[in-house]
Order: sequence, then C-alpha cells, then structure tokens
Amino acid sequence: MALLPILCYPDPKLHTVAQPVLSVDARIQTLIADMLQTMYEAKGIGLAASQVNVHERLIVIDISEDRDAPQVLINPQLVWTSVETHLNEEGCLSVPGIYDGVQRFDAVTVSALNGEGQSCVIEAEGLLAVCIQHEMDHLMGKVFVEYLSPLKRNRIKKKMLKAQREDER
Ligand code: K1U
Ligand code: ZN
Repeated sequence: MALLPILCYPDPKLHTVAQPVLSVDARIQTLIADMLQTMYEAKGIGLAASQVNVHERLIVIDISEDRDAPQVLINPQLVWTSVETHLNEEGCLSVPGIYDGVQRFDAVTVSALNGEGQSCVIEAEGLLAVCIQHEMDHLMGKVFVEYLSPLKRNRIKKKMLKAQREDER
C-alpha cells in the first residue's frame, strides 16, 4: 500500500471531470487500497480519486467511529434525492483547515459498483448522504468552496496559496 499525495485547492487539476472506471481490475484494487490508506492517514471520512490526481469515477468513504467500515463506490450515479435539504458544516482534505456550510439533500440513493465490481444500491442519510454528495462533486471537478460566496472563496484561495508558498520554503 502507498500514501498518495492529495491535490490542494486551488490546483486546477481538481476541476477535471472524472471518466468512468472501465474495469474493476488489479490496478483499481491497488488504487482503492492506496486511497483508503491515504484517507485514514489524513483523518478524512471520504476521498475521491480526483483528489489524488486520478480522474476516474471512484470514491472511498468510512464514516464509522472505529474507522473499520470502508465503503467503495465505483461509477456512482444519483438515482434519487430527497426534497428536503439542510445546511451542513463541511471540510475537505484538499482545502485543509477550512470549514463552512453547504446546502445538501438530506437523503440520497446512489447506484454504483462496489470494490469487487458488483452492482449495489446505497440509501444514505445524515453524514453518509452529505459525504457522498461532497465526493460526487469532486468527480465532477467541483470543490465545496465553489458553493460559497466569491468573497469567501477568494479569501480561501489567497490563504491556501500563502500556506503553499510557506510550505515550499
Ligand atoms: O473529500 C474530502 O475532502 C474528505 C472530506 C469529506 C467530508 C467531510 C465533511 C463533510 C462532507 C465531506 C473530509 O473527510 S474533511 C475532514 C473530516 O474528517 C470532517 C470534517 C468535517 C466534518 C466531519 C469530518
Ligand atoms: Zn473534499
């Protein structure tokens, strides 16, 4: 297994639209293992392949307290969304240290392939529903700060660029 570097906002590569996974083969199995290790090490509850510069439709999630219930979604498709929405506090491993509110559907149903390449349907609510929507946005090249006002987003962009310049020193 390997730890993968996570792209940081405002890296333009984060805005790449991911392509479907064509085959759940050994390369994808290795990518899943590496993404899970990277997510656990970064203390995240989710990670999209786009964030590790692989532009294919693959997400890993683990919202369990004990960090022992990984979920893998390959080629996820939203098949149902609730009418109700809520403002949820979100963070992002690609925008470290920034948390803000995003309006999300309360519940979603998603069809996908699991890590073994089998079709599955996930009915999600609460944190899992929020996390799935956040990760599916990454696959579409969208980062959560794009829901915020231009003023907030520009402040965040400047803060991130400053932190990245300081890290390079
Ligand atoms: O995709 C990512 O960058 C991972 C992200 C997922 C996420 C967190 C919160 C709401 C929606 C999506 C994170 O894991 S951020 C770090 C984190 O563990 C966290 C932050 C806020 C609330 C709960 C967890
Ligand atoms: Zn994110």
